[in-house]
Amino acid sequence: MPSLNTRWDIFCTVVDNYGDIGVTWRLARQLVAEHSLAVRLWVDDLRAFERICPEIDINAAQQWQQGVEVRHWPSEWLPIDAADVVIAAFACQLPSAYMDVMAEREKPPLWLNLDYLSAEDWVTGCHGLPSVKYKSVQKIFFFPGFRPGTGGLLRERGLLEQRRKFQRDAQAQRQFLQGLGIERAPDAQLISLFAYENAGLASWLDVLAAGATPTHLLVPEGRILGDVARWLGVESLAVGAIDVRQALTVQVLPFIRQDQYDHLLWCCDFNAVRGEDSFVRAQWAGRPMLWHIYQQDEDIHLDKLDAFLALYTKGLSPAAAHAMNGLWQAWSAGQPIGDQWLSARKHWPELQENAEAWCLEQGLQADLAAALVQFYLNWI
Ligand code: TRH
Repeated sequence: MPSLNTRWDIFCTVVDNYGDIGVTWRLARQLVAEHSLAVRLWVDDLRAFERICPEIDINAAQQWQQGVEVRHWPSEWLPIDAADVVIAAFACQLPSAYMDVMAEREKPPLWLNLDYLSAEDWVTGCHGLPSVKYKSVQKIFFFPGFRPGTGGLLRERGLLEQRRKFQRDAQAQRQFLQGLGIERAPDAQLISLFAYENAGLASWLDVLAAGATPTHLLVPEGRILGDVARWLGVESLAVGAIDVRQALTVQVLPFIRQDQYDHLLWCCDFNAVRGEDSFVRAQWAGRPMLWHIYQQDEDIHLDKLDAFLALYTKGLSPAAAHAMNGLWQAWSAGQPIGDQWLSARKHWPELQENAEAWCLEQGLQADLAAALVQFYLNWI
């Protein structure tokens, strides 16, 4: 890829949780590190940012982090030059004064709407299509995705090699886990649990507690903790809490930085993830996983769930695919998943193989940052 002497602006409004900032921060860093671009990341909520990147100064209007110029998106917009490429993440509305400046440029910028991730097949047809126009500036849809013909997934250069090396290195994993205060028993299966509130959790924990194999469940602090506490019969759970019920050890982890979270996923035998970014990172971990999809109005998320499952389970035997479907659908509907978990466990080697094969297949596609840069090169 040639080095481009261009400036990129990425705009992020934090709607809720951490996915919006998680995706844009990852993208901004990658554009700087791998494509030597000058990137400004405009974020309206630096507190959410601080959770995944503790170096963030929440009071700074402007700061540099890992080569990215981070700007607090002010409520009162100040006059500023428009960049060569402008990315509005997840259809966020740009400041009107900035759009005017975009339109006043001699050569209008490439203006992209970086959309939400979906495995649905219509995405391929919409990727790269024109969206709205502001004066002379045309906005274009840019869709991440799993299928050829989409913008692909965020994946840093060398990520999969790094992940495999780490997974082969028992000592490195032990050290990493110990750094988080995790002492894994040699025969215990390690599971990470990052999810929204879920009424189906108790049935899963019942089954894990009664299981023949010990389970060490790692729960980063967040929305599911209330359900975990209820099941344990405790009032609340603080970071660092460890509770044992029969074969199940539950441990509450602090919210850790993004790259540490990756390593945590790589250590675990099974990862429950949610939203968009952790969902993709669990796929790069190459281990069986469970997705708590972000709920949307009129249940449109259910189509997304079906579309992803159809792709992800296509290489499985009908019985294993049925088990995965049952588990994922029940989890996203907040229904009990104890029986579905036991069914999935019967196909474990197949699910492990499938997770790695899926990761390999997805790893063959251009990553999202490279696809964006290529899109720009084609556009000019
Ligand atoms: O937090 P999420 O649920 O985020 C989103 C938002 O709700 C968003 O509005 C919605 O559009 C989207 O989901 C679908 O889940 P997600 O996307 O997985 O983002 C979590 C981020 O937090 C991700 O970048 C990983 C990171 N993370 C850490 O850095 N450390 C941690 O300890 C954990 C658990 C996560």
